[in-house]
Amino acid sequence: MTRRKYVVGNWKMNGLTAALDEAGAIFAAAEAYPSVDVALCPPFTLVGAMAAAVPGAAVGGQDCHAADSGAFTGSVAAPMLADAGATLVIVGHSERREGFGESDADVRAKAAAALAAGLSVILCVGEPRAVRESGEAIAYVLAQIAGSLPDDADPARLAIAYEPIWAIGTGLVPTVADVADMHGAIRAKLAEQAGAAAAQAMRILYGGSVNGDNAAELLGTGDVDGALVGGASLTAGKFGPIVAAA
Ligand code: G2H
Repeated sequence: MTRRKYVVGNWKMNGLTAALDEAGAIFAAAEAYPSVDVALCPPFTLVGAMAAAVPGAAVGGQDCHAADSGAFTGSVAAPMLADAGATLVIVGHSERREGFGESDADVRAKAAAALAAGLSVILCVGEPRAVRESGEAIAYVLAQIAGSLPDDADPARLAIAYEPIWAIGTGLVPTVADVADMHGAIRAKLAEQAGAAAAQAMRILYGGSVNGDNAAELLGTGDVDGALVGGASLTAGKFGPIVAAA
């Protein structure tokens, strides 16, 4: 099965209204590569404005609550994201798992809520440095998948992002062989949990210090269907070459 390449920018806590022009430039540049799906996930404050400013563009949130509404000060529900014009959401990013104590069960509930709201989901997994050094990275990540993959997810609307925590924002990147091993193991785990056809349809992205120099090699690796990009997604000048590489 041919899976379309998918390149997603995660702006994290970056971007004021003035950055909407850059988002426009990013999506305009991406039009030169119609075989690649491109999305941007700005902070909540820019989701509605970006979706309105770039009609038809895939704009997403970086998190959502598992409940649709309620007394959850500071949180944003999946139907609210959809209402603002988002078509996707990232769940389970390590900066949420580690910084906000999110468990696999929390991530699973958020993913299920997002799918129910009609959003596509990018479900993040990835091991800390100590786990990589202990040789247990694959077992650790597969346990995260077991705990956080929702049942009966539409494979067209659920992608996994493998982001080794020690590679995020550090400039460090695993070897291509390690990425291929991990992505192959994730694909096999998805087949076990969701069935062979779903596993073949689901996209598995790599994330962690992806840039214009390393994107072609990473994206050419077996079972790598795209990239989740942080720092290099903030400008068309840095993001464009990654889309081109895909
Ligand atoms: C990993 C990635 C985007 P960066 O968090 O999710 O960030 O590309 O800056 O390592």
